[in-house]
Amino acid sequence: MKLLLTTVALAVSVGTAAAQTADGEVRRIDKAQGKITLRHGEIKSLEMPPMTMVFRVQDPAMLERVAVGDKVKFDAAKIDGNYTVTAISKAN
Ligand SMILES: [Cu+2]
Repeated sequence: MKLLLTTVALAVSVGTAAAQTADGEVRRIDKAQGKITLRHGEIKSLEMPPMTMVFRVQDPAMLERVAVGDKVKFDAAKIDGNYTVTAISKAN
């Protein structure tokens, strides 16, 4: 049973990574607050037009993998009322 749950969790995280659909550029990183400012293109899943805004990150480790100025692909969701980056990777 435990093995089955682990397999399901892996499948979900892989699916999330493959679905990174939004384009962005990192403008600011706030490790202390666990926040990232992204200038982003349209985010269809959130019905959001292009803009620059602050997101929370689901995992603080995400902030170690990108730097200000990086072009990124990412996914975001509204979690507990906060726009939150759920996956992010460098686009170049
Ligand atoms: Cu936005």
